[in-house]
Amino acid sequence: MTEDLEALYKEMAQSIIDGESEIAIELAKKSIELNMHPLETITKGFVIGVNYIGDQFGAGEAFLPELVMAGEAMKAAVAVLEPELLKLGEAREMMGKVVLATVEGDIHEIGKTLVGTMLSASGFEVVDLGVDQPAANIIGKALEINADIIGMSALLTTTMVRQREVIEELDKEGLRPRIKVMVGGAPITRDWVTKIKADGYSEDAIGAVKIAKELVGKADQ
Ligand code: B1M
Repeated sequence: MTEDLEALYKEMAQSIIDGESEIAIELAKKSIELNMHPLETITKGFVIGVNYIGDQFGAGEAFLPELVMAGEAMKAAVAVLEPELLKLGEAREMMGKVVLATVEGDIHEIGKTLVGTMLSASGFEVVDLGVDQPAANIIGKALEINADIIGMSALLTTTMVRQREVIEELDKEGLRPRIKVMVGGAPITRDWVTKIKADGYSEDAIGAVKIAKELVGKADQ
């Protein structure tokens, strides 16, 4: 990495740590002018900042207002980069339909939205229900649009159990394997995925696209 690029990534991270949405937006725009890869801008720049604040918060060294401001700045930067992320994909055959949501009780949306954008860029039709979504909404929408995949994000150890509830409900209704289930979010581990019998898991947005393709039998596209 050149020194200039490294300095720019550091500025990006710092704008999130400081909760400076305007600066984050300007830096995101600058990255577009410089033709930087939008996903790398997010993962090597902005995400470093939000993870830092998350760790500080976890250690009791940052407080809720700082977490909120960092979240807002992160959201603002990702929104600027979203059209660029979508441009990464090319027009191609429809890969499948995905209903995406953050589970009930959980309002973390940044990672889920990023996953949705990358899936859309890769040819999936994505219905993003947003955050805090009860099982009935998620399953109801999946049936309504005849979805191939339900994708659920959970960022809290207290809400990840909601992923299991949705899977159990799908099993009860005899809707699997017709509807595949993909899960993700910071606290999700492979052990958890095995335990709840989800069909797929990824720790990031690029991996989520790969798994979604596998789940619809189009891994080679
Ligand atoms: Co919250 N929060 N938060 N928070 N927050 C965490 C998750 C936490 C780990 C921070 C910490 O303590 N270190 C902690 C959870 C602890 C735990 O459960 N063990 C925590 C807490 C405690 C809380 C509150 C309870 C705080 C409080 O009120 N006292 C509260 C809960 C509110 C609620 O949901 N009911 C809360 C609130 C918030 C804000 C609203 C302030 C804000 C969110 C803003 C928003 O989304 N609009 C926020 C933020 C920003 C965070 C951290 C700092 C960053 C999350 C983020 O956006 N990361 C987070 C710490 C951390 O995770 N390091 C933290 C960037 C994003 C790109 O990554 O979401 O992981 P991520 O998504 C990745 C992958 O996980 C994966 O791909 C994405 C892209 O690479 N992925 C999937 C995600 N979903 C996927 C789905 C898939 C596949 C892959 O398939 C379907």
